Amino acid sequence: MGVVNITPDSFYDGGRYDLPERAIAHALELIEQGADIIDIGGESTRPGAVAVSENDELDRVIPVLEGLVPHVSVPISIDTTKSRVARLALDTGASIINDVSALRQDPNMADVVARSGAAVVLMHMQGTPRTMQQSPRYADVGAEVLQFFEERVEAALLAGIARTNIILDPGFGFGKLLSHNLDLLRGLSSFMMLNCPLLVGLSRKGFIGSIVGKAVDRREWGTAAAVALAVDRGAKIVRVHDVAMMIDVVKMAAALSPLWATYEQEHDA
Ligand code: HH2
Repeated sequence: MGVVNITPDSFYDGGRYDLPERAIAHALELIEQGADIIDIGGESTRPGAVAVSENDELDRVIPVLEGLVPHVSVPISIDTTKSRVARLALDTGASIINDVSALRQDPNMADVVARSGAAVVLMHMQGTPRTMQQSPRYADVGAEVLQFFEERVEAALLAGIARTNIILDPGFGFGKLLSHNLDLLRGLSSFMMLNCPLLVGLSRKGFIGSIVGKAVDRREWGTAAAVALAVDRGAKIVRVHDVAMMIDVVKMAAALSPLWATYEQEHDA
């Protein structure tokens, strides 16, 4: 999943693609590099980010979708917590809703997803983007995220969303200290028991920076290591800024992982 943020303030690509033509060109470039999904966002969720109004978010994402949809065959995901943005994006051709609030922020979101038949990413977050990094606390982060997934899957099913349309994401960096992020990545395969594809968003995140001691624009090798291990531990979708680099990392990790042992059968045939 290649990331395109149409925002002035995203933590890595903020301000680079905030004109529709630039965002469209970048999305096409990521697809050319091998992205199977494009995730378009009109609101930064970085710690302390300022909320964006519904109209501003729509003004950012809809022109990009309109320009992109007729020219691409890969699914397009919209990174939003707002049901109206989701509904208009789905009407314009998006087919995945990436909701970092896991259908909790907007009471109409579950219904919009259910009615459309779209897929949805349910991401774990403790707190809200404004407050989440202030003092995240867990007794057992893996157990708490697992319980959260069980509750949110139940809520999604109750709203009429098909189980096969649910993708789960532990939410790296969303209300987590370094130790929480590391515990979640070490234990990622434990979430496979829920039988939903796992998505991870690790790309250039702060916890990688705090280990490698590098600024956001020099975290690609740290990201590569984290992505390889996530794929080895069951991640099915990796959300990244650098598709050209990460595509080979993903291919090698998937070929080597015991969890993806069907690889040889597919390729030897
Ligand atoms: N991370 C970010 C944004 N959206 N969605 C999911 N499902 N999982 C993630 O880990 C995730 C996400 C943060 O990254 P980015 O979009 O690059 O930054 P910003 O939120 O500042 O726009």
